[in-house]
Amino acid sequence: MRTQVGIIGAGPAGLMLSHLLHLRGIESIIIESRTREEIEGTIRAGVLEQGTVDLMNETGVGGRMMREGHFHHGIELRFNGRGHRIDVHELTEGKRVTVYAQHEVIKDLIDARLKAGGEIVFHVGEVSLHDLDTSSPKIRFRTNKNGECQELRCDFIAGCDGFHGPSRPSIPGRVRKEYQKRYPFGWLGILIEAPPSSPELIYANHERGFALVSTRSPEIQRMYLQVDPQDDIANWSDDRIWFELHERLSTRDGWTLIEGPIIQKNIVAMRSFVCEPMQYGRLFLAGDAAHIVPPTGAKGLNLAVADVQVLARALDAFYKSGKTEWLERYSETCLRRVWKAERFSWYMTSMLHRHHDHSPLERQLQLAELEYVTSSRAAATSLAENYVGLPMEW
Ligand code: RFL
Ligand code: PHB
Repeated sequence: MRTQVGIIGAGPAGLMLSHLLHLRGIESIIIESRTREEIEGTIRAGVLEQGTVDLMNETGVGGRMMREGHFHHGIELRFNGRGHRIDVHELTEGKRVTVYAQHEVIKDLIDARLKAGGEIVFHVGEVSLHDLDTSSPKIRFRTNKNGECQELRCDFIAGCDGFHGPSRPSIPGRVRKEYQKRYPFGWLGILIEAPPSSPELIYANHERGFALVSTRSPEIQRMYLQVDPQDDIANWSDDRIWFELHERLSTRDGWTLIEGPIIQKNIVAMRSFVCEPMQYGRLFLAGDAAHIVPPTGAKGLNLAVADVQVLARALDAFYKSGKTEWLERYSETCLRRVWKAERFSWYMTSMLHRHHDHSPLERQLQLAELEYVTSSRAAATSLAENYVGLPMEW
C-alpha cells in the first residue's frame, strides 16, 4: 500500500487531518486499532471552541452540529452555595462554545471521509513505525487485529493515536522531553436520561469535591464528580452518585437537580502531559499523542483540531511548492498554543477541585481566587477568552 500521508488513529485529530488534506488534494490513509462501532460509541468530550465549530462549518462537516448542537453564551461557577455567571459571549465580543458530543463529531467526519472515497482501515493490530528519518517512512500493521501483515509506505506519518499509541514512543528517547503531572483525583462521569437541570454548564467547587453539570441533548445529560482516581466504579451505586451530586451542587436559593436513570458511568484519571518536540524526521504527532490536559478546561479535542490545522497547512505548502519551513516549525508553532491550553486547564483544575492536602490557608486562597474571577471583569475576561479558545497563531 502507498499513500502521501499515513495517519495512525481515527480520533478527532486523525479524521480531521485526513479531511483537511483531502480538501487540499492530498491523499491519506487512516489506520485505526478499534472498530468503527467502538469509536463511534465512546463517550468523551462535549465542548467545542468557537474555532473548532468555525472550521467544521467552513469545511462542510458542520451541518448536523448546527442542527443538533447547543450554543452556550455563558458558564456558571458555583461555590459557597451560590452561583456566579461568567458571560462568555459578552466578554469575548460575541464568541460562544457549542456542546456537541465528540462521538457525533467522529460520526460526521467518518461519514464525510467515506463519502469522498477516503480509506480508513479499522480494527488493525501490531502497528509499528519504520524509517522515520528517511524520505520514505513506513507503517506496518496486521489487518483484523492478527490477520495479514501489511506495509503502508508514505511520504509522511501523522501520529494521531492518542496517549497510549505507538507513535510517540517511536521518537528516540534522546530527542524527546516529556513533562508530566498526575492529579490526585479523577472524574466519575455519568450519562442520564432526564431533561437539563440548567441551561448552561455549572462548575461547582464544594468542600466534598468538584462537580460539573453538562448536557448532551434535551433528553440526555452529562455530569461529573471528583473522586479518587483509583476508586472502583462498583463502589458508586446510583444512590451514592445522586447523594454526592445533590450535596455538592446545593445552593442557598433552592436550585434543584433533576434526576433520571443513569445509563452509563465510568471513572477517568487526570493528568497534564506534554511531549517536546512533537515531530521527528517525517513523523508528526498531533492531539493526545503529544499532549494531555485535565478535562476541566474542555480543551483536549480542541487542541487536537488546532494541531492538525497547522499540519495540514504545512503539508499543503510542501506539496504545492516544496517549502519545508512550515513543516520544520510545526512543533514550535503548535507548542505555543499547547502550553497556553495546559496552563488554562491546570488553572481551572486547581481552582475548582478540592485538594485534600491543602492547608486551611490554601483553601481560603482558592475561595479568594473564585471570588476574584467572578467579581473582576478583567479576571473574568481572561477566563472567558481561554474558554472559547485563543486565536490560532501560525
Ligand atoms: P483520541 O481521541 O484518543 O484518538 C486516538 C485514536 O487512535 C487509536 N489508536 C490506534 N490506532 C491505530 N494503531 C494503534 N496502535 C492505536 N492506538 C490507539 C485509538 O483507538 C483512537 O481512536 O485522540 P485525539 O484524536 O488526539 O483526540 C483527543 C480527544 O479525544 C481528547 O483530547 C478529548 O476527549 C479530551 N476531552 C475534552 N476535550 C475537549 O476539547 N472538550 C471537552 O469537553 C472534553 N471533555 C475530554 C472531556 C476527555 C475526557 N476523558 C475521557 C479523559 C471529558 C473527558 C471525561
Ligand atoms: C462534557 O460535557 O463532557 C464536558 C463539559 C465540560 C468540561 C469537560 C467535559 O470541562
